[in-house]
Amino acid sequence: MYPNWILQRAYLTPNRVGLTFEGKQWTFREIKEISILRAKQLNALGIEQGSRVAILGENDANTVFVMYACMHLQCEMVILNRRLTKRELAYQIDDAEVGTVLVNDRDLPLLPENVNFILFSEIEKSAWKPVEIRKEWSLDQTVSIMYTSGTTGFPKGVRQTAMNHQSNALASVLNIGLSENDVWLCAVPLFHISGFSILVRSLLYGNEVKLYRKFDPEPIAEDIASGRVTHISLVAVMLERILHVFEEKELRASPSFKLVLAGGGPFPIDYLKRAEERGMRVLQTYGMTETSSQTATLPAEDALRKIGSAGKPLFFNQIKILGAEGPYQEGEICIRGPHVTPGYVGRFEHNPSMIDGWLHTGDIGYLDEEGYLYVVDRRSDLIISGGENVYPAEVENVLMGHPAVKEAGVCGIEDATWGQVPIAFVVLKKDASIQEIIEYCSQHLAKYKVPKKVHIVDALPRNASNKLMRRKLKELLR
Ligand code: S0N
Ligand code: AMP
Ligand code: MG
Ligand code: MG
Ligand code: MG
Repeated sequence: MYPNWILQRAYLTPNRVGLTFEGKQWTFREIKEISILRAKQLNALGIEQGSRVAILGENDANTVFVMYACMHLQCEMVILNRRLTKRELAYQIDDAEVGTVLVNDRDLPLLPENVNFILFSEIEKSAWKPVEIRKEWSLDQTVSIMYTSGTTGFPKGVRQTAMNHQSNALASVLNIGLSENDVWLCAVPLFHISGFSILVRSLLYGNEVKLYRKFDPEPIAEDIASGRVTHISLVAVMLERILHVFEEKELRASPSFKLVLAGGGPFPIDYLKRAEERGMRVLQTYGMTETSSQTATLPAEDALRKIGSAGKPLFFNQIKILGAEGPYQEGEICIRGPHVTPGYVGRFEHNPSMIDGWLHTGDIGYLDEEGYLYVVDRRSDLIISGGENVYPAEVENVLMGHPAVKEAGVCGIEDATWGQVPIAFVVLKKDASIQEIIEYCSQHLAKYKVPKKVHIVDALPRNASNKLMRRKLKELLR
């Protein structure tokens, strides 16, 4: 058994500031008190201890308090991506067999019809009912569930247990270090593990989180330049936007700013060098939903010597390259460690997440002779646009639902802003305009999944067994 993180943190450092948001701040004691009150209010509203709930809310303090209330109740929180369409959200709510969705009032328009929900404002106004807040948690309890797209086109709900989160946060701090004045800026979504892991670290380390409602490069650049914050997690497109502000205003990172944790996809080396020129130390990391964030991270002292590498696996973790017999041999990256998910919920519940004790990531990489990981490619078909995943199969399934589309193939192309974006190739069975097909996709898919271009072609590249060869799609552009 391990302590309830929220109670333990408030016990150890009650007067330290744990959260700031839009000019307001809360100590860990206040965070505890508010989250316990919300837990009792949720209880009065019928949310049972240990039940599964979903949360739909933007980055704001109320979302944090509701999440912590659910943690007190040991509920399994399905944290929903607010960029998704109603149809996509409905799939996740149904697949995870969620009883109730807890919704930030501002996000009510995003909620699919016919789901049971409670607004944050109702929780806040509700009477409360006493509930026993457990002081201890078991390590195998599921704290959060996040959906990540699957190769089959159906997103998979990944269980993230207390042990997964806790061992990840500990491994991170053994690499990065800790001081009581650390402030971690969170402008990545709390619905991704990039954001939620910042909350977990704060509870375990006792540091402040400066939360942003949305990613806003100007004030964030000021926070880095003034030393108001010491740590920040970013995906590549965000770092580029911050660098742009730094270069335009001729800023430098404050000497008390410690690091950018840079993940979610590949980082162009040019960004890393530009950051270095502005006094910003960038630690590249390789992490994913299935590992509750970082598996490997480049230590600060190697940031330049091993530029382009995602570092060595953190203290508790192991990486092997499937099939590789020595350094520099490329193969599938496999991961083992206490931070690896025990599995999925819903339709993939019975699909093992591991083979022979290893998580097979589908990503391709190699280790150099010193054991540093280089990620060279991902699972042939996964497209990452601005840190959001797009699986071609999911987009193809939607395209095939259009009455005029006979066959569809989707692939990613390089994009200066987003890293990559999806484009589509379709074979038609009757007349339809490209505009009409794109509009159809917009109704069914999150914006970042909608193909940026649709090409009408006579046939798609297929192999002898009639399987679509996505890698050859790009050749059709010529
Ligand atoms: C980059 C972000 C903030 C952009 O969103 P924003 O600001 O809302 O976009 P705008 O510029 O205002 O909108 C313009 C148009 O662009 C569309 N759009 C928005 N996002 C995307 C996108 N990603 N791709 C393509 N288009 C996008 C908008 O819809 C809008 O369209 P129009 O104008 O037509 O309405 C935003 O994308 C963002 O927050 N990205 C980051 C998401 C993220 O955090 N991903 C990481 C997921 N992976 C993990 O969590 C595992 C790795 C990990 O844990 C990690 C990752 C990073 C750092 C650290 C770690 C760690 O290990 O701790
Ligand atoms: P997600 O599925 O959203 O959790 O994103 C995880 C995926 O992002 C990984 O499986 C990789 O494909 C990709 N990724 C994460 N870190 C890196 C990195 N440092 N370099 C390249 N790709 C990465
Ligand atoms: Mg994934
Ligand atoms: Mg913006
Ligand atoms: Mg993702």
